[in-house]
Amino acid sequence: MNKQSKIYIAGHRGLVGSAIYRYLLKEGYKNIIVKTSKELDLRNKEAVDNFFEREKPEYVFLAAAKVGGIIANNEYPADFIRDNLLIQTNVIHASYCNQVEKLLFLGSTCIYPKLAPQPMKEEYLLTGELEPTNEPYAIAKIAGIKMCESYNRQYGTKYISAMPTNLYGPNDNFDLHTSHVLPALLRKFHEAKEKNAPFVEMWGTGTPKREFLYSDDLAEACVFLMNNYDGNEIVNIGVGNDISIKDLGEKVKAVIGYEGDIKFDTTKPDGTPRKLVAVEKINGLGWKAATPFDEGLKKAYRWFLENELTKIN
Ligand code: GFB
Repeated sequence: MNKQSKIYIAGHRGLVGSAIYRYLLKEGYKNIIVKTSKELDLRNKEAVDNFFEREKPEYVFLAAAKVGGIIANNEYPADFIRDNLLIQTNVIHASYCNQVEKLLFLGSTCIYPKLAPQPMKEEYLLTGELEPTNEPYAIAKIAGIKMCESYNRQYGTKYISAMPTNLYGPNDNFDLHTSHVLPALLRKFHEAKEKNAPFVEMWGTGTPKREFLYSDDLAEACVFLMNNYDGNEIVNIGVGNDISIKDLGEKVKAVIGYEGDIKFDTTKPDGTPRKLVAVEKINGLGWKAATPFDEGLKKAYRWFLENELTKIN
């Protein structure tokens, strides 16, 4: 990409897309197109085709997706598989029909088998059974990866796929029912402190481990791959270390300054026991995550205080 290239970010209001948008603007990219989901419903093939024919973007970041935490995935499996299959099929095919120079597809580490050896290398894809709570979402994402690979093979396109680990940062979803663990805990501990509540309830047993990547780091990695990677194989994006959910709770509690207890609701699912990604490939290409977790957590809490509280209250 050069600074005048015409770049379309699909999903620019979400956690990932908004981070890519901020990063590209900061780096001086001048010709970026974005559309809200109201302006362009990416599940609608005709609307997507018309948009691509009109705009003719040269580069596409496919960050639009239906995403959510463990309960959302479990309760709305039909929405997760349908919306994601439609969005990615429409955008990838329209990119091909309109000669897009390069596309970056964003997957997720839940594409790997539930009990994959740790850390999970890119070649573990499709070597075992998926985690049941998010299988429909994972199948849609695997279809997206295979679609990119197939278009490259059959049509000679340049579509690359990045697999970020669990993410957090500005524009996260703080809805307690549908969000991921980190934004949920920021909100729960904040509200418990405000109300002087005796305890905060966390889901599951607290023993699963997760790896957390700050969304600004992911954005930098995506632009790095767009500019430096042409391979057909997927690339993991992570930090290379993880933390138990119980320890995450303790860290969030400390950052917020809450003094009550933590209780675990073991009727809620744990999900995958562990999903730490192997980062040798992206590190070898020349990119490493920069934001230490403690710093990212403080930034995410600050963002929550400055931007989200007014919406919630
Ligand atoms: O982030 P999370 O919802 O999704 O949950 P996954 C991670 C872990 O945190 C699980 C526990 O073991 C949860 O039981 N947890 C504890 C909580 N308290 C809470 C809470 O208040 N809210 C939430 N949400 N979790 C999703 C997948 O998996 O992660 C997606 O369903 C995707 O497909 C995404 O891969 C990154 O990490 O388990």
